[in-house]
Amino acid sequence: MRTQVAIIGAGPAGLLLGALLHRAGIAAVIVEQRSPAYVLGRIRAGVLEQTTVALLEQAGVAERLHREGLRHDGIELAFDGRLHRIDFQALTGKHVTVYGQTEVTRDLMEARAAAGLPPVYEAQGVSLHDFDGTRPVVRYRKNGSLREIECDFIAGCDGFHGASRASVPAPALTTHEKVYPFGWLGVLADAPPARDELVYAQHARGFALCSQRSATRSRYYVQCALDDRVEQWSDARFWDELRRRLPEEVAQRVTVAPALEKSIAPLRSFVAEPMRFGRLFLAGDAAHIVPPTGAKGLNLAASDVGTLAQALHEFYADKRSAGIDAYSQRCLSRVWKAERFSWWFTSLMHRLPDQGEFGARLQQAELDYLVGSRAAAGALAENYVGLPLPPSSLRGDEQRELHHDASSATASA
Ligand code: RFL
Ligand code: PHB
Repeated sequence: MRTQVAIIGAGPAGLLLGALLHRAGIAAVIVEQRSPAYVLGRIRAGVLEQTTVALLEQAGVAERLHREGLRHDGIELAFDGRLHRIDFQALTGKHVTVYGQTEVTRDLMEARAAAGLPPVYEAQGVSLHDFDGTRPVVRYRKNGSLREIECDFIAGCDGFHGASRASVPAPALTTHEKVYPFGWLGVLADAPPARDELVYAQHARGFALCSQRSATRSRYYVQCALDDRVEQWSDARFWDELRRRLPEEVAQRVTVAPALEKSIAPLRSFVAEPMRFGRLFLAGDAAHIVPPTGAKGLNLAASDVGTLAQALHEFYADKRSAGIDAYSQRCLSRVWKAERFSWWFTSLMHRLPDQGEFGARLQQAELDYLVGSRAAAGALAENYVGLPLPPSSLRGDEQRELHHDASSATASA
């Protein structure tokens, strides 16, 4: 089989890239190792930046999102038994949209099926070849037979544990990683949310988050030990612990209901640089991970593939490779800012095992400062609603700078 772009992974990054390329008239084949039900069964992100919504609009998949998504103009921070609102609208003029990753994925899957281009699901042993030349190849097994896709480019959208990043020769890749000494235990329940907006709670017993999916479905998280297992957390224990970490006025309004889903996620910060190797591009969790505290993972995945789709469009429509050459640098400038924000917000809100009394007092002082200073609250708000996307077309002087960077990198290598 021959196509223009082979996309590895049918998570939100791969599916959104497929939709954006389809709109731009670029042919793509998506190869996914799991089944559609498995992909939809993962309960993950819930908060979309306006730039992510704009990309979903551009991809033609935002109709249900506009109908069912919840506009949130702020969040609440809870500490010392009290609630403090961060007003995004007043501080930045922007908002976020609460709409589950599961729903984004479902909308993208349906659009791809309606276009007659369903991903190849349950592809086994996916491998990437020859992306250092002009004719990359992707191989996989399906129903016992070996299949091959010849393409112009490969987009590695296969998440943190995927094959794409692992195919890059080790010397070509630099990775940066921080693993946090705690996890998040999440529960999904059919119960009205305790508050209208999300509540991020700092507490001596550990962090807690009240999130939601709709007026009747809540998503809650509590910080837990890294070696905790889900079986140790009965529903009763979870609801009890959650309420103990929330201010009284919120705890009273938590509706207890059976957990529809309960899972533990470790927290990690990770960046692989660069994000392009010849004709292979990494995008989303394949290239970087953030702890979920800042709600940035899915949004970064979306901005990566927005940048990539634009670069590929310029390549095919205008025969310009400047976008492709600048892809990694453009994405990484936004990625590192989101890494910084997610690390900062995580460090501020969680109980850190080795923080001691001094660390706890510093957290307290920073939270006080945050809710008492418009400048500090503004910095939180502008990062939470999402920093601007990198410019889609480089000006001449920026191109010269990039060229200069590239030549100095070669010279020093
Ligand atoms: P995904 O979603 O992991 O999808 C990758 C896909 O690739 C497939 N795959 C392969 N396919 C072929 N061959 C292989 N060798 C393959 N290996 C893997 C996988 O089966 C999968 O289908 O990555 P993608 O598309 O980059 O999307 C990233 C997001 O899923 C992730 O960043 C977010 O979920 C992170 N995240 C959040 N992000 C936000 O923006 N806002 C949030 O509120 C938010 N909350 C969260 C989160 C992540 C969480 N967890 C569980 C880590 C809350 C949690 C608890
Ligand atoms: C979620 O609803 O799953 C969610 C919301 C905000 C976060 C993380 C997760 O920061």
